[in-house]
Amino acid sequence: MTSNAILKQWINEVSELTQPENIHWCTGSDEENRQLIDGMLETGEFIELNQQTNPGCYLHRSDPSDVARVEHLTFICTSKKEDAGPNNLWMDPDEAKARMRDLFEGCMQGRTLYVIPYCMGPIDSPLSRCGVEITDSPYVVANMRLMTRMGSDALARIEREGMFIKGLHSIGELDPERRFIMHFPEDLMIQSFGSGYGGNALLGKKCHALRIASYQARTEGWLAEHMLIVGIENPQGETHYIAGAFPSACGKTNLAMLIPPAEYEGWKVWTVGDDICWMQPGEDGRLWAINPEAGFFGVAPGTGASTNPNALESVKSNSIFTNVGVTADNQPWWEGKDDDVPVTDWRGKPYDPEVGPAAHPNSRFTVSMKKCPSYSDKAEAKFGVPISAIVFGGRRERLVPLVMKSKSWEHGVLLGASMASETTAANIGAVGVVRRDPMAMKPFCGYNFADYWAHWLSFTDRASNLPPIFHVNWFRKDGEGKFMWPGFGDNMRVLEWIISHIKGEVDSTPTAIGGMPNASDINTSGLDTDDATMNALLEVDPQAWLDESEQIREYLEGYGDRLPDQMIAELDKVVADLKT
Ligand code: OXD
Ligand code: MN
Repeated sequence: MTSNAILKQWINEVSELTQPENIHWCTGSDEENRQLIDGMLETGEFIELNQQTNPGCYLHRSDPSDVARVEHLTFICTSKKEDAGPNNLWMDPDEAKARMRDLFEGCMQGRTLYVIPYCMGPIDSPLSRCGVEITDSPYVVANMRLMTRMGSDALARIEREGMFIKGLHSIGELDPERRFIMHFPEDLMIQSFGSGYGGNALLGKKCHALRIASYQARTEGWLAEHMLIVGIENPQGETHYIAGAFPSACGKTNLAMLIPPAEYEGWKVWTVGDDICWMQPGEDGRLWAINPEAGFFGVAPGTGASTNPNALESVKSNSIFTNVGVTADNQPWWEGKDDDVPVTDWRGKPYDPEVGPAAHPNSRFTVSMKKCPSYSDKAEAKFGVPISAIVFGGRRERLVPLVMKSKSWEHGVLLGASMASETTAANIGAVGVVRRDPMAMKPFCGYNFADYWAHWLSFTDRASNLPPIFHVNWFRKDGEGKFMWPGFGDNMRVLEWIISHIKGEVDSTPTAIGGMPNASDINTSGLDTDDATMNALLEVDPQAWLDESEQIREYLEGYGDRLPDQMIAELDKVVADLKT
């Protein structure tokens, strides 16, 4: 139990409403974890994988209708609709609470109600924030244990500070018709019903660390972002930390743990985080960042020895796999892993390539960050790491160059707000459609984007030494539909250019859309990318950018009166420069 009266009362109210058979307060201990795993092996929620080759690894098969986030069922419930903005679905908080009450009524009968106290961020960090998730899913508990600092230490902090986000979750009947993910930012509360999928059910992740935290961050003067944090150490032992926003399933995990190409002897890459970054100005005027998470919930397909060997190494033991295939000797398998042949697909059916992939395209691994060979112990640093550069990147086949530098913080905010990407399998819906995804936060910003951009712009008054902002695009294709840039570990070459630029060692050429590198300053030794391709990757086509600018203008104007004037002023400058 707990000494916190608010928590005690809330647990009582929820148990009266949901009527569980038992209540279990999670401590996070190994013994508790073992018992949960044993219970799930009995019910079939967990399937034991080969314990010789993959000790401590288990497979979970989710309901086939429950394999991704559900943006069309995800709501921001603020008292005023305008506060949620055109970027969110909105529901009146009273109506949402009434609907959720009906769904939650009696839903835990015969089940155990787990109380999960958790801390997002290092347990002793002033930048961290705590929450309590109530759930009836032991799968959620096992995942939260890997993804957050969960259990007794978190409860102790909550009791000391008296502050926590309330998250209520039930898998319900896993009925897509009875599924909602509701956020009540004004009450610092989340309610999620009817889904067991990570982004909908592990409430510490998208619901708390992005949607609720972004709202809190605005009120308190910090930033909660959908960004990886990576440290790049040069052979002289100097490390620069870069925060990078990329839409879901666009390679954040790969970039966060990349292995530099052979030409980069003496360079090291340190992983601080692969998905979420909380930043605030430090006393030195720089932005300091923590990764609120403690684990990776990574996309499995495409993770292989050539794309992400560090992730592959991380998941050899003590990992949870969701919706992957299985080989004849009971090892987890997904497309892109290796040359093994799966025998069972993600639904537990005999694998038949004619029917579909062995692993669901959004199948996942969950693993503690500490298992990663490139894990940075700075992930536990009380005040985080200082950020040297912010990088925005979309998935664009055409137009957008490999890398460019914003002209100023304000122009960088415009670059972030203009981000667009082709959709991926991380959300239910069509794949490959271009949509605007400002700062990669479209599904995750807990309030009106217009106010969010105003908040970003306000940082010129909050911090005296803001990091420069860059935009990258790893996904350009040529006329034959082939990727023009090798990506993965070779993205190091672009990060090196960014760092050299910050240090004043290389210049960029000012253009209407931003500072462009000289192609020869990007190290391509050992690559078969020729000069013509490099030039094409860095080319600026004014007419195409004028068309793009008009689309950006139309998108931004959709935010109406609340859109900060500065955004249009920045866009006008770009357009004027493009015309000359
Ligand atoms: C994720 C996502 O799971 O962005 O990280 O969907
Ligand atoms: Mn993500």
